[in-house]
Amino acid sequence: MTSNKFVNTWIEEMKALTTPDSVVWIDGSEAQIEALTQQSLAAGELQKLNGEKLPNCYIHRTAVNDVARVEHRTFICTRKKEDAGPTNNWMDPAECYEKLRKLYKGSMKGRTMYVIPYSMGIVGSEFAKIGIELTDSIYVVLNMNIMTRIGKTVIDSLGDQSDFVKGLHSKADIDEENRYICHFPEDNTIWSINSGYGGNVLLGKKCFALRIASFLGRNEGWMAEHMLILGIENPQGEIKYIAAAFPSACGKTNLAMLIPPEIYRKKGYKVWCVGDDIAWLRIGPDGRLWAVNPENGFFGVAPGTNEKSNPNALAATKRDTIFTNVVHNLDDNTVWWEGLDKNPPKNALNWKGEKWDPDSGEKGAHPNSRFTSKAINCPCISPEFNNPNGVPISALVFGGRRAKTAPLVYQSTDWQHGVFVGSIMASETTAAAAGAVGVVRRDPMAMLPFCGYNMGEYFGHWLEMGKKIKKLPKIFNVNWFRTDEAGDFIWPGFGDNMRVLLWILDRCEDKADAVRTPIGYVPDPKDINTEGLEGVTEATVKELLTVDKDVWKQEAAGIKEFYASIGDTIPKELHAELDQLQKNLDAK
Ligand code: GTP
Ligand code: SPV
Ligand code: MN
Repeated sequence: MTSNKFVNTWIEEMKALTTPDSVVWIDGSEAQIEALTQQSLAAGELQKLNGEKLPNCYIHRTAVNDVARVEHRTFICTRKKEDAGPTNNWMDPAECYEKLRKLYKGSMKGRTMYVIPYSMGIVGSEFAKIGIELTDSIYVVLNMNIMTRIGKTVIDSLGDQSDFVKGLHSKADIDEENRYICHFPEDNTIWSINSGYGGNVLLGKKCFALRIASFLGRNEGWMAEHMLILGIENPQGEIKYIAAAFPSACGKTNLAMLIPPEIYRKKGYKVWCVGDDIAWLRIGPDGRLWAVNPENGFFGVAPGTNEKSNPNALAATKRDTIFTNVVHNLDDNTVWWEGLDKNPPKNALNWKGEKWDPDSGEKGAHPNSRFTSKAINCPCISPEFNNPNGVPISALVFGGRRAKTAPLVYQSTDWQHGVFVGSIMASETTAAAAGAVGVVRRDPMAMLPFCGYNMGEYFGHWLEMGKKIKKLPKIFNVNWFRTDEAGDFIWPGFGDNMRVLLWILDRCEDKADAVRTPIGYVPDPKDINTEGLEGVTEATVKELLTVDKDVWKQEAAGIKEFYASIGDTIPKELHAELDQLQKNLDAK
């Protein structure tokens, strides 16, 4: 398929290591995808769903031990340990290659190696970067076909260059004990073995577009962030763009596709989705910060997605979708998950493929079950989605799940303080990664599991970017997840989050006032519109905006500890911000 000697030499090496029976290049043609789909169906890896209700949709189940990202088995392999930093698992590259070579040896015997050339970003555009993934999984090929731009046009655009990310994936035996997701940022290389779960094996996503790309971005003067991108169109037809970083399963897909509350729809407001998970941010010729979504589809959390919470995502799943680890409704050959509706199917299989009784009290779908859907099938996909220049960003937003501490929204006082606000993000853990759920952990910029280098230097890179961007976006923090005494969410969330975004945009245009608190600016409660909300009044908003000094003093102590754990790469500017926060909290 190519005469590129860098590509061909590398493939020969990987072939010699993994010894597949055959090698198949993915050209991206419909005919080839269709043939592979048929093969996957015949092998039982996929099952075809009801062609009338869900045309071109399939269901897949992973191994029960393989349902989420495995952070404890994810490594950044830089020559110097300090370059990976204390928040990443580290292995010496030579040692890691040697260890993994033993596992890859003959791992594709009896199987086919698929060669997937893919582009993160519009093929051939200045923002785009190319990867090649070698895999023994058709499921991976079919998902990459939805999530990225693949095929012949990509390999042609690479020409004879050596500038591509080399990804090797083998399911091997799906052996948990020998599962490794390893990144070699200095070699543009990713090796993943013994998993078949999305985030571990769709190498364009977290492995490339965040871990490798964040490393490249630091060296090349741009940023790769775990952010959704959305556009808000006002009744005059002007569109302003926001990028927002929330940890895994904390609401990016939902916010990216939100439907404005009726009062705003009537006035003519619209929301456009540019991306739901990853943003590559660069300084444009006009000195503003511009964002592209390097992906081509959504790998979204299924549970909780419904006609009310996210009708746009639900619509995107109605065709050309691969569902992973959801409930299989055997009566009409469709799918179901917790939070879809109140009618769980009676005749169904759970995510493990076992007969499932909805009254058993056991969940039918895995909490991290997912849909892989094409971006172009989303009704609110932005007309700018395929614009190679991306979109200009007015505001950057951080957020997480905090039951008590963080107010509904607050604004940083300037870029440096905004970087501090991002660096102190914390969130209760979710099912998107293996491990305990609901434990508060620090997750700066939602990048803790995805930063390909030293976290302290990453903060430094944010500060450096701030010096170069001529028209700086304003930086905010939001929290949709405050709970009351009974543990219920106080803020309605979902589409109603628009009410908060509009205050954010007003602040960017100096159209709204704010109240100074020890942690930053919060809205005057009357400036968050509660019209049309049931049970949420100005008083509720006031409560949601309170900043409890005692709770924040504890928080500051936690931040100090976190900074200490990262060590002396934390920029002095951020220590200064922490000192200032402590002073503000101590002031009467
Ligand atoms: P990843 O794909 O893992 O990066 O997740 P994500 O950040 O895109 O999260 P997603 O939008 O899929 O939401 C995850 C969960 O959070 C779902 O169960 C949602 O129902 C829930 N959620 C999203 N937005 C809100 C909100 O505004 N309020 C509340 N209470 N829950 C929300
Ligand atoms: C996340 O966990 O943040 C995801 C899903 O978006 S995964 O692709 O598994 O990383
Ligand atoms: Mn994500």
